[in-house]
Amino acid sequence: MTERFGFTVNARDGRARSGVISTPRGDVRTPAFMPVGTAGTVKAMLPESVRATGADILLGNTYHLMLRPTAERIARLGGLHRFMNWDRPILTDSGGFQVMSLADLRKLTEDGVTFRSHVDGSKHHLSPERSMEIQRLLGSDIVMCFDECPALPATDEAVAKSMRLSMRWAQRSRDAFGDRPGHALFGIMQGGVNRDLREESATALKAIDFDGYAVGGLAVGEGQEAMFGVLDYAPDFLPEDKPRYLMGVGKPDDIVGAVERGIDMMDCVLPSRSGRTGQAWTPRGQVNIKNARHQDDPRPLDEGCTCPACRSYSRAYLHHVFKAQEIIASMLLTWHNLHYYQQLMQGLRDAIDAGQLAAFVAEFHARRAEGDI
Ligand code: PRF
Ligand code: ZN
Repeated sequence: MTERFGFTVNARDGRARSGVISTPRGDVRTPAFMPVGTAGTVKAMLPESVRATGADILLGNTYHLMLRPTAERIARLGGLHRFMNWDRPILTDSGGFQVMSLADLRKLTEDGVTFRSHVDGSKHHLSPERSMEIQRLLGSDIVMCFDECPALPATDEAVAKSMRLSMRWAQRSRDAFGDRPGHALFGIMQGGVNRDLREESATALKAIDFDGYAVGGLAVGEGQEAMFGVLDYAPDFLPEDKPRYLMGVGKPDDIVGAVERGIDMMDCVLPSRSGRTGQAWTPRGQVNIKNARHQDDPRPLDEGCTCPACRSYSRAYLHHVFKAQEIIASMLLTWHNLHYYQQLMQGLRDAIDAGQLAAFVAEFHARRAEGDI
């Protein structure tokens, strides 16, 4: 076990890379998918079950935890790892993105953002300095810069203004983070779908120097084609020897396309959230377990899957417990979805290591094209 944060690329295939992020709390195999544990839990899953799906790292949220139960309380209780019973690496998002999508009465200034809690209406302030303090109190292993992410479509002028503010906040985040051996600070590239703004943002971040770099500001309404358009050039603006993290992505085909374009880390609520709404992801695409066609079906969700939901339960049972609003429906579907996502990541890593990524991707698309049976 290393005492320092590090990143090693082990293999390349086209623009894709496989490697390892090493931290004092354990290694993260890349390309990595990070399940989302917003409020100190991956909903419907015990931490040991999340680990059993193959996850090396979780994502936590500054915004939710600062409001409830507060970062200070978590620090008094020994930090987020002990509090939620997950001793492996945790990456925390910095709060700004969640404030913009969840909080009430938001007011943005050069200093930061003032808002009212979506939980109880109480007033709060987040700035680069306060976000770094909260993420330190939580004990986060990978800390994200405080940034602003404009919704798309937006004018180039609005995107440029927002990106430059995020770059000033990136410098303030770096200054406030200080020197914390074993902990990493990631910068976040913004710039919408504008190539010049993406390059300007990357240049600003590289001058500050971070342990890793996120591509922010995507999957915010621009569509997959426009997102891949940006990923065709944006990762190449970032240092080769540092991890690249695409924030808030995505569907399985988004993940495959991002990895092909040089992305090393991703997170998304999709596998966990859609498990709770009756959507399952399989190699043959999406299955809606609510559909009446499953009610007499003795087969598992996915014949080839080794997760507990597929090993021991039928589609008919999953349909029934979902319709009856039984808690086990969320548990089993979330487990299956997280297992499928981690299997996909393992397949991508193995394919990159073997120099077989193109064949893997062709097979991935061919299976999906067949559809559910
Ligand atoms: N910034 C931060 N968190 C994020 C995003 C961002 O741009 C996104 C965009 N997809 C998701 N989560 N800080
Ligand atoms: Zn399964």
